[in-house]
Amino acid sequence: MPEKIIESFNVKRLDILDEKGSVDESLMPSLADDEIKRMYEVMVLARTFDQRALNLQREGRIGTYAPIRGQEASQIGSALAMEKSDWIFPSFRENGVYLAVGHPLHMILQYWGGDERGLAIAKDLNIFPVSIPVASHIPHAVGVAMAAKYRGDGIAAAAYFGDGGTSEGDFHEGLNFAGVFKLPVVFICQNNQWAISVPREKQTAARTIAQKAYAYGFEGVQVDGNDIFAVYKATKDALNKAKQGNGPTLIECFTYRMADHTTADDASRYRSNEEVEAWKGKDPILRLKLFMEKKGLWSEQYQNEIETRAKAAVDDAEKKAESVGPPDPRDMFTYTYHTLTQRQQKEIKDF
Ligand SMILES: Cc1ncc(C[n+]2csc(CCOP(=O)(O)OP(=O)(O)O)c2C)c(N)n1
Ligand SMILES: [Mg+2]
Repeated sequence: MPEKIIESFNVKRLDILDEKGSVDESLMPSLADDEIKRMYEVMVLARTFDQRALNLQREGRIGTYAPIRGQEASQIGSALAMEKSDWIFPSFRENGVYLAVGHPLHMILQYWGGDERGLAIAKDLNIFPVSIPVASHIPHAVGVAMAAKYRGDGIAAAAYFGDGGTSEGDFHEGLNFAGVFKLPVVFICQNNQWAISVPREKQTAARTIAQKAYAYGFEGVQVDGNDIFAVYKATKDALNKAKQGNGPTLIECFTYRMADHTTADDASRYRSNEEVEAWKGKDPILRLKLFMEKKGLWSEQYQNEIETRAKAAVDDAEKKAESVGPPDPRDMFTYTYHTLTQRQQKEIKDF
């Protein structure tokens, strides 16, 4: 008997907006001018916030910070594609996602200042606190998708994670379960080419992250993660598919971490300047600006206005975050023990 091919797959790659600001009209999602401007304004706000957070960390006013520079389109394009009723499960680098869904800016700073109250789920927002243990929130998103399917809520869940996260057991368990039960969940991998100092080729021998979905029986797609239109379209399509009962999708946003892993890292010790320079030309904000300029949606005056607004919002967040005051140290008992021993009860009283 000759050998037969019993399964094969193709991985699609989606590109819409190129580095010169031109789009492929046949793939362009339907977006009003105001929606395009909003994408741009949120990305500008994210970059302003990111730089301020780095400055505050250097001044010792917040703790270790994980910057998002270069990944704005991946985060904001996908977050803006979601409905308010969808549930989002971010990991530690999703400041842009928090910002896009309207989590109060000062609370994001408060969190990076070491105060976990900054991640309390804000009123009317369906975004979970960040997951620091890599990929451990993926099964949580899958669980919410399972509940949504049972209840017929018509919502979807979305989990964000990095290329490094795809080597964790939680990633595989989550995707497997979601595939078996055809759950309404979207897996958004920001493949920023590095997991701290581990490059993509040491992370996986697979040519793409997207193809991992096929092992679990559903579609994976790679998108240009610096192209906000491609990210937005892929996320919208995946959410619609999920809500129509057609199961999960894995979206690989092919992007780059322009900054250090965190403020506790020095990326120049393990990656070349040439590599970083090559990615500078692919900047997600610059290319949307070029597109808007061609469409007559951008001017110097508009840029000045939105930069001034972004700066004012971040100034305000900084002031608010610093005026909240520290949490009650007694909280550590509340959240650590179910039942307090007599000695602990005395310790609390004597605090
Ligand atoms: C379970 C677990 N193992 C190790 C770590 C330490 N750690 C923090 S970030 C990170 C790399 C994550 O890389 P990636 O998933 O690509 O996300 P990125 O930082 O690039 O956004 C590691 C190993 C952790 N937080 N959790
Ligand atoms: Mg990474």
